[in-house]
Amino acid sequence: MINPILPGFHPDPSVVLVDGVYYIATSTFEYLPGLPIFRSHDLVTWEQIGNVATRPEQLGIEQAASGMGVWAPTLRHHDGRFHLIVIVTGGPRGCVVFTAEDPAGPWDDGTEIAGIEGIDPDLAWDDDGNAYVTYSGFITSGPAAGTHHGIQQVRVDLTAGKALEEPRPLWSGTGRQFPEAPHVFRRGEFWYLLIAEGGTERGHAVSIARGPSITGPFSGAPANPIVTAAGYDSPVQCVGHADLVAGPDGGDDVLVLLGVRVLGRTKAFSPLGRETFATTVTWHDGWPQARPVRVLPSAGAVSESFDLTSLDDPGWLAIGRSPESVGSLTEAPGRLTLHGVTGGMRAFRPAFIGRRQRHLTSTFTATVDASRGAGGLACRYDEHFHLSLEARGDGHGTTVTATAKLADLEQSWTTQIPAAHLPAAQIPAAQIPAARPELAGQVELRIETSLPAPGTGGPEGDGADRIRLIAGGICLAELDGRYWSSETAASFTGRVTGVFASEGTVTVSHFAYHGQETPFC
Ligand code: 6LW
Repeated sequence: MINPILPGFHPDPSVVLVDGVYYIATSTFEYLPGLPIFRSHDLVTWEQIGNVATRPEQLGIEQAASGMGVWAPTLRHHDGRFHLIVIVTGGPRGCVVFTAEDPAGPWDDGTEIAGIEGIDPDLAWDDDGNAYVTYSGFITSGPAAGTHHGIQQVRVDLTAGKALEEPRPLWSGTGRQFPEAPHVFRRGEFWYLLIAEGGTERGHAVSIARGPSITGPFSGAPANPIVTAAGYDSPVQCVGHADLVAGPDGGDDVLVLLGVRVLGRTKAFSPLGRETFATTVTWHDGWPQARPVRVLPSAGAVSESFDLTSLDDPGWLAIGRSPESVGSLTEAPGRLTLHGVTGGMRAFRPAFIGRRQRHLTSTFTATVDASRGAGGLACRYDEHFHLSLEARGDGHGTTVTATAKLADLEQSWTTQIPAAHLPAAQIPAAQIPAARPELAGQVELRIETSLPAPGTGGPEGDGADRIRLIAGGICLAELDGRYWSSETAASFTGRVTGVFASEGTVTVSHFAYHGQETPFC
């Protein structure tokens, strides 16, 4: 099995099997569009077919802080419709159920379900068709923020959008911290309650209980947790937050779950954040036994080139706004036009459109024209942790500033690139202007990540990838990627790299991603 099955920032997976086809939804936090839907016929090859939240009003996350917003959906199919339930944190909507006939979309505007206070909702139906929401009673806002009330459940009216009873406490794990991510399902004579516990960091684990009905009472398995990497010398850590599905061709059942790929001997840093993995389970005496989660990335390279005549590809992301409202495709045909937001990548809602870094060895390339403004290419964790290459036309060439921002620390390197250095190959011959200064402001920018050859990292490089910031072929900075990892940024997301504008108008004529897996441990 190839693992991760969804590389790059894709935490909190929920999976459903409908007519022999698998679909997964994952969390997107402050990014839009929200809630990507992936499709597979074999659990190996996955394709993103759309997003649930393509209209910002569906989520209301304009003001959601980084790391808040869309947390942990559950994707199910019932009565001929796909249902996705999610609790949107840091926004007005709370618990929302979206439905669609086709998981590629369009999805409806969603029905809010009143009376549910927590995170990680699951949606399940009993044999009589009654709907139940099971969730983690973790409070994220208001005076009780930060308090935990275990796994809870309510019967709901999905049409009226309300809970029909007071929350009922259910089995909440083995005593590890943060019982969350519940999923309820029936198998044979039992109803099962699958949960995560131990927290989404190194203590993360998956535990299970079973009982006679959807409401329980549930009692825990004799050998919980059924999955954890805590304390194991494994290159995938933090495994947890699982959902269960039947395997292809009548094979073993499969757990999809989140995990992080950690680098180096200390295995302390994961550049890409929480990704989606899978592992198989076998059943003994009515209890599942899971095989350890392994890292087995797909071999080979991926090269993607975007001509920027459309933003139809569902993998584009913007922050708190839709990519279409951040970038214009009509102002300069064939190019993406961005209007600067003061502060650039430090802004709460920067003018930024990007894509997930999915491979540990990667190159993002953008050709920008900053003759009428300032902007360029950036790798973002959030407004406090990012790297950027900001270009600005100066009449004779392009001034490029590379900036590394790491919480309150910031360092910049600036260089001037003469217009003549622009690789001629990027400009169709007919468009090469006679006077070189007219090229001022145009430059190819690149952010490369790579892993040191095994055994060459040394103690100071242990666990690091290297990040190179390159403008017009000149490397302005080479940085230790540990500072832009999910552990250092204390982030629920991962690296998203893309184009931005901080002043005036910046156009982008080309954007490319190249990714390749390298052996690591
Ligand atoms: C998710 C929850 C979690 O809702 O992280 O720490 C949240 N645990 O299960 C965001 O991914």
